[in-house]
Amino acid sequence: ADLEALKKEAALRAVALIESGMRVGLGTGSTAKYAIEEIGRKVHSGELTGIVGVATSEASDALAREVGLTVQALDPRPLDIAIDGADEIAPNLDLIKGLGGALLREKLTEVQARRLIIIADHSKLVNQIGEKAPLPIEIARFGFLSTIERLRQIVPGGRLRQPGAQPYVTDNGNYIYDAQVRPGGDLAALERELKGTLGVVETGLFLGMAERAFVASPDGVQELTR
Ligand code: DER
Repeated sequence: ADLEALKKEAALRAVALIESGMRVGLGTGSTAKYAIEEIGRKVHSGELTGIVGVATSEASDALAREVGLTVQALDPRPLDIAIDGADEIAPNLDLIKGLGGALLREKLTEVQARRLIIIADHSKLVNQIGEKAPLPIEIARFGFLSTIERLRQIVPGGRLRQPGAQPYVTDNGNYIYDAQVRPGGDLAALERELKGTLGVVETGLFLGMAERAFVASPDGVQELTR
């Protein structure tokens, strides 16, 4: 099966956990897209009723509305479940997220979910965080060059995300610094150090947050739990 079919398979397994009446965190990215579309299909068919979605990006908000979902802003009420992709998945389900640029709203939303379910293809599996993907760090736009200099002391080898002539701007009007993380380090300590750095808004380290992950590979969908 091609990669997209695998991603969709993982998404369907996660969406099967949703029950009528749930408040659902809607992730961002090409895998989460399949989940949002499947939730829309189930609402349209009447298999699911009373679903309220909370989107983790403007893009997911628009897609959710497009497929007919009711979408509300994040408020302090807990979410029953959130479904999202990831860029790296470690054996203990620590994650790197943010390559799609949505890490701040994702973390703010998913920390309120009773269940965070990750969906991915097998290319996202790593033995240790830092092996494959850079670590996205959302930084304030104002004084970003100074913030980048501060970050270089902690995570050398990174760079401002700038796909074209201008830096990438997140839904929140911030920039992203994609850092290189040395595998095997103390991730909790790194998260604290990064969050304690002036100008840093949020990091793409999602530590101890995911409950399970549906990971699709050519020989089927694995279900990983912490
Ligand atoms: O940006 C994000 O956090 C996305 O969830 C990303 O990590 C996964 O996107 P993908 O499913 O398109 O690979």
